[in-house]
Amino acid sequence: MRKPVVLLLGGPNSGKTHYAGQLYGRLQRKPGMLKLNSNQTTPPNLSALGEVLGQLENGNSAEHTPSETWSEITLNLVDDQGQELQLNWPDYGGEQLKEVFKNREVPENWRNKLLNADGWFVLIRLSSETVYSDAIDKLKTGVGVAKSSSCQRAVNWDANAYWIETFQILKHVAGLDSISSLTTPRLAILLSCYDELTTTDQPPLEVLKAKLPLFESYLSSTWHESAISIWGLSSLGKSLGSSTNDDDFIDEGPEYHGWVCTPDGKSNDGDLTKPLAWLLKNYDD
Ligand SMILES: Nc1nc2c(ncn2[C@@H]2O[C@H](COP(=O)(O)OP(=O)(O)OP(=O)(O)O)[C@@H](O)[C@H]2O)c(=O)[nH]1
Ligand SMILES: [Mg+2]
Repeated sequence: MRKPVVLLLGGPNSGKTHYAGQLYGRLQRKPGMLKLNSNQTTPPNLSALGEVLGQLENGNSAEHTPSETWSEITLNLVDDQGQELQLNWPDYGGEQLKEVFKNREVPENWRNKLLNADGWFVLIRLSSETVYSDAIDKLKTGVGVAKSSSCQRAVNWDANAYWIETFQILKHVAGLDSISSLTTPRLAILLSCYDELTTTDQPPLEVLKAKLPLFESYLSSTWHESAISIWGLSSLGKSLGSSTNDDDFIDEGPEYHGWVCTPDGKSNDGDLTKPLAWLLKNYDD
């Protein structure tokens, strides 16, 4: 059976846990391109995802994942071509990714994933990314540049620089330096909590380009075009709090909420497995 390795990347609060919970609910109750494999028994270690789904069934959001947590659940899947896949889906506290950037150090369990990854699944919540869009203007005009010797530094990095640098560190550890690597793993960029953004029918690529132009241009110049795909992801379809008790979720079930915006930008599609199915397509062991 195929056992693809997926590298999940997403900072704190980017939506990793809610996507995993909703994915699990979809697989069980409203399957799409990926389905649970009925020829295989359901693995026993699914309680963490069951808890997330339980919270959503009560119309509430799930907890933040403690920063040191690293867990993996095994999903026995079958794709729309009938191919059987055994996927280990990880979840972890998103601070770990920030630590990689801050310390320029990649922990051992990440290193193994990076070296073996068949696909990278990256969650970026644009609404909470910091960008200094007026930085260049300020440099040109001198407006806002400190005149005294006490030069103030911004607390957060610009998200363009943050993501490029993070990718460079990870690519280096994965042995994907631009000259030596002829192929790159498939890369799915998921613009998470997409319902928070005001978008028209633009493709998600354009939405990424508008907010993080430098990062988008880095991606398009360093990743093979056919190996990259950019999606909008709204796992919940709306925002939920820890005690919202949302009636729609309670009455209809979480599996009727949440959607993806496909790379063509035209549809709000309820099949949350689609970006994952794209990532795992043509995978050969
Ligand atoms: N509006 C909206 N909010 C969402 C959506 N998905 C998740 N959220 C909210 O975003 C917050 C973070 O989601 P999580 O799934 O916990 O994020 P995470 O990446 O697991 O975060 P860490 O555990 O800190 O690494 C929670 O408050 C969720 O309720 C969505 O599709 N839309
Ligand atoms: Mg989490």
